[in-house]
Amino acid sequence: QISVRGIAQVENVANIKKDFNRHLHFSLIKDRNVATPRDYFFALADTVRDHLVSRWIRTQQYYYEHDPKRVYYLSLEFYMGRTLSNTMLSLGIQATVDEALYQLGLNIEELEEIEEDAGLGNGGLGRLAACFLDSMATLGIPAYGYGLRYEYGIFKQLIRDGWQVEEPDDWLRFGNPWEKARPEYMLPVNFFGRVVKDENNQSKWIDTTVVFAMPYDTPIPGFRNNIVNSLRLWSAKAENHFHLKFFNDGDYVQAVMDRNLTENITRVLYPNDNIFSGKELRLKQQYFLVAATLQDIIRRFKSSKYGVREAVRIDFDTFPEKVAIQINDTHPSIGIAELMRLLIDVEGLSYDRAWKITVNTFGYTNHTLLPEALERWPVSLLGNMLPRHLEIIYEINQKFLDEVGKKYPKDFDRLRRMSIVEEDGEKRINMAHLAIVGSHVTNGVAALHSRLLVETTFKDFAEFFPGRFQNKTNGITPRRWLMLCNSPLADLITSKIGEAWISDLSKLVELKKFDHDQDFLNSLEEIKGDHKLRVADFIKEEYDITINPNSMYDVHVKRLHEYKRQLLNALHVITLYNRIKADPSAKIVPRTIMFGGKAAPGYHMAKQIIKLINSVATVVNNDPIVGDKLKVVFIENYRVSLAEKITPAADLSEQISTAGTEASGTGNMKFMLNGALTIGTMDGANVEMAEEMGLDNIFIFGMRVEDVNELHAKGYDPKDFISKNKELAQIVEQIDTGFFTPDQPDLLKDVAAALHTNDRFAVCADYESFIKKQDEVSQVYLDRPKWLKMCLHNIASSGKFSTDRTISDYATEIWGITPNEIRLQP
Ligand code: DL6
Repeated sequence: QISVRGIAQVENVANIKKDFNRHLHFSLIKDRNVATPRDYFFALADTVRDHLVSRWIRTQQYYYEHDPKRVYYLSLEFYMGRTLSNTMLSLGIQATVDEALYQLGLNIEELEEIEEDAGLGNGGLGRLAACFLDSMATLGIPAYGYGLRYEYGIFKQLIRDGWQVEEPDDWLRFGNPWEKARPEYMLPVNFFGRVVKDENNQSKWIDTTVVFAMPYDTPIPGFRNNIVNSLRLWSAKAENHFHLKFFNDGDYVQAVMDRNLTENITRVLYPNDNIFSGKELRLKQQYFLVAATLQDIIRRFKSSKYGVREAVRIDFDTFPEKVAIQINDTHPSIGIAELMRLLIDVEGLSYDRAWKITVNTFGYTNHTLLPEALERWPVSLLGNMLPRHLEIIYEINQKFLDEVGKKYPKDFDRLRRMSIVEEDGEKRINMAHLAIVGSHVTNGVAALHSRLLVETTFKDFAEFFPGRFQNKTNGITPRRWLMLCNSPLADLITSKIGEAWISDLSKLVELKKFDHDQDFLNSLEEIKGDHKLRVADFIKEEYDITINPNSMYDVHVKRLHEYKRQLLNALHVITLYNRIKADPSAKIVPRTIMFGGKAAPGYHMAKQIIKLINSVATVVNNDPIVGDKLKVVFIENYRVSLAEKITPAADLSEQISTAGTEASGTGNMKFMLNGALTIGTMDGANVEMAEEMGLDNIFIFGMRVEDVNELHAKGYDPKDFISKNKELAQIVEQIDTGFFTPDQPDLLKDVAAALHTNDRFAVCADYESFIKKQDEVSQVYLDRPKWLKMCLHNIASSGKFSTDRTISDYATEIWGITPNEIRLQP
């Protein structure tokens, strides 16, 4: 059978062994008597990294010499996970390394487990950025990721007595073998100060506080194409004469200690997913990223000409022909004002020229419709930290509103709605409005989401800027999310249709012809079964819970958020439990229901829901009448590396957000690609998944967007639904009266109250339809041939959901770049 891990050759194996021993000796300064498993991991990482070095240098030389248009992907989050196995896979050296380590008496899987996740993201938005980097390198797009090197990534989640507890993620403690610091390229970033007018009435930003941005570069290899792009992450460094006054006063020690305060800018990732926190330090982070990045971009733009190192390009009108900047949500949107400032104040361009260049350079991706996630910075805060930027934003707004006013004379309400400066209550800058006005394209991340942006949230803007709004449905990289996490399935697919699918996922459709091939379907089942056994072992080891590997693995993993409706799924668990208790002899399809996901530390209701799930788990898992018909497991500290373990083992994927709330989802795509069936609402990318595979292959339930709107318009009262459904009424009562928390009966009263009084996300309204659909899922699960055929159709229909497709579309339709043009020789 063909193996996607590559083929080991004797000579290469010998070289890897030699390099490994050399690194253990010279880089780790250890011999095998004293080396720890972590030393072996680092020696291995260094060995693998060596294979990237020449390719990395050559790629960057190529870009420098050929001077193609570059893409800059700016994001406050890059949720990279682990790098070792992905690098080996991209280079095609996995089998060789396996063999070398085997010959050295080491277990590669054990070493891979030592690597810390680079958890520089919260969830989908950050992971999408990481998948985009992979696809941009694979498609030979001259791209750079720009972000922040947080010293602490997303917190480590512990579950203690059923509650979430957060611990700091000290991921750099043992060092990071993939990054290279570049102190020689450090850049200054200014904050605070004031604006004065010079003799020519030009604005000058003076008396600022300076912080330095130190770049750290990480290589991003393409899939077996010798291209290695860069991810550049900035770290805050105090300037050397920071707090000079104290130095002069002789308080040297205090002055040195105060450097820490400045360097706090990149200390920690804000742990909010889909929630705007409004903290000053967060705005500092955003500006720090864009200020350093734009200086870097302009430096590269000016000096990119073969053989010349000094700034040779001075004509900024060609800037958009050479530079595309994509902003990942509004988080880097202050960059629009910053580029204007640089072009006007530093480069001396007129406002109008600067504006044209800025708009043609920026593209803005919106990732959410939830009002609480939209960034609206108080004018007082922004004006204090970035006074010149506030001035520029006011000017942008004035000119923009003049244009709107010309098109819609006297329509003052429209002007108020569209203003970048919100005047109701505390004055705020609406960053989404700034981002739309300041870029040439705004896109949503799934067809439904993009439609809703145009029809609801940004309706006025879509009318004013016809043609400015686009859709770019999200994807996932098939390298990490199939080859790496599920090599047996990848090998099986390759044995049937060859390996072209790896860089052209649409090829998977060729699998459809095997839907009557019993051997093939059996192999699918066998592979799933092996993954399920592994996960059962993992759960036994981690939580001492014995699960039935023949039960249906029903998996709900994602950030904890009310709109994602983990609560609805918990209601299903309780329904099953109550049914078993009411009739212990009734036939039931055994399930292991897994939840996993972090709650933002300040999100009370999300934390209550975690506690509810764990309380229900304790009752269910310890009830002898239930036995192995039903088990509930909360997977602690769900993160990229855990997703890689769990995804291939899932039978059922829960994608049950209220219609109109999940912009896209990408977990849904990972499960589909790995042959899990989906139970889901018509929300986000589920809609397109259903379209691709056909409604026969997915379990769709619940209200559509229109139904949800109608429900709320009529005046939704969840009690109407609770009173009509006996099972639901019993459950709400159980939660309310502390059935699952008998020691503290009032503990989860807020959850019950959320159900029967607020229920913002219509959990009660969708309950009946969800339970019915779950019953259908159980019936189909018993019909093995039908289930397996559906799995096959899921895999075969997932071609659209590769980030290779997504990125090709961004490249041609937003950035003006042709993918796959650049080829580098081995
Ligand atoms: O586009 C990536 C990802 C989507 O798949 C999710 O549906 C969406 O919730 C998420 N959005 C955010 C928004 N964050 N903020 N602010 O994380 O983006």
